[in-house]
Amino acid sequence: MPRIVMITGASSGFGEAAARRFAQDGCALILAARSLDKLQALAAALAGQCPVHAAALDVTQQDSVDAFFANLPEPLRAIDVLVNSAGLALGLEPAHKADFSDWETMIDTNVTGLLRVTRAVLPGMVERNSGHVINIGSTAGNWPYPGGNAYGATKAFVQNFSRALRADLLGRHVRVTNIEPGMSDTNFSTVRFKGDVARADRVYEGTRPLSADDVAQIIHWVNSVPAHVNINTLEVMPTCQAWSALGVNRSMEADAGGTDS
Ligand code: 8X3
Repeated sequence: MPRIVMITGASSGFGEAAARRFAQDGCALILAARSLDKLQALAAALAGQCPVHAAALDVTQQDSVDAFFANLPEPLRAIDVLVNSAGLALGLEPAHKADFSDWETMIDTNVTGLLRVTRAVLPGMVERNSGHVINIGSTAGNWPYPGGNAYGATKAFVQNFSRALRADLLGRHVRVTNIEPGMSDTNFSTVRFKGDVARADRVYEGTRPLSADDVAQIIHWVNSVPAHVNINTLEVMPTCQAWSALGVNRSMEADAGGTDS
C-alpha cells in the first residue's frame, strides 16, 4: 500500500493543490470536503494517478466526522499524513461591527473542526508510531491586522495547538508542522467577502500573491524531509508582502475620550 494521505478542505485552494501534488507520488489519497460534487470531480481527475477515496465531511459536525471515519475503508485507516486544510475567513469588519455568527463559523471550522479531525486520526498515528499532521495556519495568527480579529485568533490557536501537539508527541515518531501562508490567491477572499468577486480581486491588485500550488509544494516538502526532521512552523509570504509600521493615530492628542481619572 502506498503512503496514505488524508486532506480536509480538499475540494479547493491549498487542499486541492496538495491532493494534486501528493497524487504525483502515487500516494493513496483520502479527500474530504463539504462539497461532494467538487471532490468527486477531483477524485475522477486523479484516479489514473493514484487510489482515491473521496467522501463528504463537514468538520463542524461531530456526527459527520464520526460517520466519515466509520465509513473509511479498512485498508485506508493507517493514515500517514493528515493535512488539515479545511478553514476559512469570513468578514473584515472591526470587532465591534463583526457578525458574531461569522466568528462562530470560523471557530467551528478552523478550531473545533481541526481538533475533531486531529483527535480522530492521532490515536492511530501514535499506535503505529508513525505519522505527520500538517496544519494550515496563517500569517494572520502571528501578525494582527485590522479586521483580522477572530480569524487571526483562530490561526493563533492552530499555531499554539500545533506546538502543544509536538510536546505531547515527544518520544513518538509523529511529526507536526504548522504552515503559515500570507497573501494567497485562492478562493480565500471570495469566501471572506461572501461571493463579492470584485472586492476579492482588489485584494490581489498589482501583486503577485502565493498560489495554491506554491503552498502545496511546501506542504509536500515539509513531509519529504527525513523522518527525524520536524519542521515545526513554516511562515511564508509572497515577496510582495512584508510587515509595515505599527499603526499610530495622530488625531487623538486633544481628545482624552472615555472617562480618564
Ligand atoms: C491568509 C493570510 O493575511 O489574508 O490567511 O489573512 S491573510
